[in-house]
Amino acid sequence: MTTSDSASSTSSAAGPAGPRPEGPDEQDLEQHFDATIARDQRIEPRDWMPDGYRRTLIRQIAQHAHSEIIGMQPEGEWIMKAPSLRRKAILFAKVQDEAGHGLYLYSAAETLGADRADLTQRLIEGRQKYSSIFNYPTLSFADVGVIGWFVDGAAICNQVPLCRSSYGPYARAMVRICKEESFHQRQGYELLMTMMRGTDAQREMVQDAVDRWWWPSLMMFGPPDDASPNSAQSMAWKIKRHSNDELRQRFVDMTVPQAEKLGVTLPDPELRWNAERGHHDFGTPDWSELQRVISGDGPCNAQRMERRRTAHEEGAWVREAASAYAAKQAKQSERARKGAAA
Ligand code: FAQ
Repeated sequence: MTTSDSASSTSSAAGPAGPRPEGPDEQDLEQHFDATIARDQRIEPRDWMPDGYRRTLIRQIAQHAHSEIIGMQPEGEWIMKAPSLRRKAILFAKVQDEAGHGLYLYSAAETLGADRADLTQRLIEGRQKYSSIFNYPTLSFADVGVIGWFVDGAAICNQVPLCRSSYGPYARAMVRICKEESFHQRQGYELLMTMMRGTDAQREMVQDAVDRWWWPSLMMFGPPDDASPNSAQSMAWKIKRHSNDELRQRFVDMTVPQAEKLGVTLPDPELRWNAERGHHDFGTPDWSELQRVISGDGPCNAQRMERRRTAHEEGAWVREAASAYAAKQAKQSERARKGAAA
C-alpha cells in the first residue's frame, strides 16, 4: 500500500457536499507522513511531503543523475581505443546503460516537480554537483576494468540499500539500475582477470590502475560521518539507509578478498583484518583531496564540464526537433478529437 491510498481517504473523509470541506491541516499531513516513514512504507509523488524531504531528494537524485551522465566520459574515451571488437561492444553497451540510468533518475526527479532542463542548467553552471570519482583520468585500458570493479562495486554498495529508499520512484529506479551495475562490475573484474593472465606489462597496467583508483573510490561514499551534514536527516527520513562510513566499510570488506583472488595489492599499508571487529581496518582517505575535487579543482573537472557543455549545445537541434514534433502530434490529436466530437 502507498500513502496515497490513506492520504486520499483522509481527504474524502472531510465530507462530500455543502460548503467546501476543510482538508487536513499541515500538522495532520505531517503526522501521516511521519507514520508512513515509521511503518517503512513508501512515499509516492502525489503524497504530501515536507519541503525539506522534497528538496533533499531532488538534490540527491539530481546529483546521482548528473553522475551517471558525466560518468559516461572517462570510459567513453576508450570506446574507440578498445583492443578488440568484443571489448568495444561490451564497453559501448555499458556506457549506453549509464545514459539510461541518468534518464531514469531525471524522470524520478521530475516526479518531485523538478524540471529536467533546469537540472541540466544547474549542472552546467556548476550549481549542482556530480560524483567526485569522475574527475580522474583514464590512463590505460586497465582503468576500464578497474572502474567496473571499484566504481561500479562502490555504486552497488551505495545503491542496493537505496532500493529500499522511502521515496517510491527513486527506490524503483534503483532496482533496475543495480541489476545493470552488477553486470558492469562483473565485466570489469573479468577484464582484469584476463589482463592478469596476460603479460607482465598487462599485470603492471592493472596494478597501476588499482593504485590510482583505490582512494578516490573510497571517497565516492562521501565525507566521514562526523563531517556529513546531510546524513542524519536523510537517514531519519529513510532516504539513506546506512551512513557513508558504514557503506565504505562494506565496500572494503567486499573488495579485499576479490583483490587477493585477482593477485593485486590494494595500496594501503594499514589494511588488515580485525578479528575483534569482524571487519578490515583501513587507512584514512585524504579528505582534503575530496573537498578539492568536489569544489571543482580535481584533475579533470574542467575537461568534464567543458565536454558536457559542448554536448548540450550540440544537442540543441535534437531537443528543438523533438519539441516541434511533439507539438505537431499534440495539434493533430486535438484536431482528430474535435473532428470525432463534431
Ligand atoms: N562527490 O552530507 P553528505 C555511479 C557532497 S553513480 C561529490 O554526506 P549526502 C554509477 C554531497 O552532495 C555515483 N559530492 O551528503 C557509475 C553534499 O553536498 P551538498 C553517484 C559529494 O548526500 C559507475 C556534501 O558533499 N552516486 O557511480 C560526494 O548525504 C561507473 C556533504 O556530503 C550517487 O549519487 C562525492 N563523492 O551523501 C557511472 C548515489 N560525497 O549537496 C559510470 C546517491 C558527498 O549538500 C561509471 N547519493 N558529496 O552541497 C548518495 O548516496 C549520497 O548523495 C552521497 C552523499 C553518499 C553521495
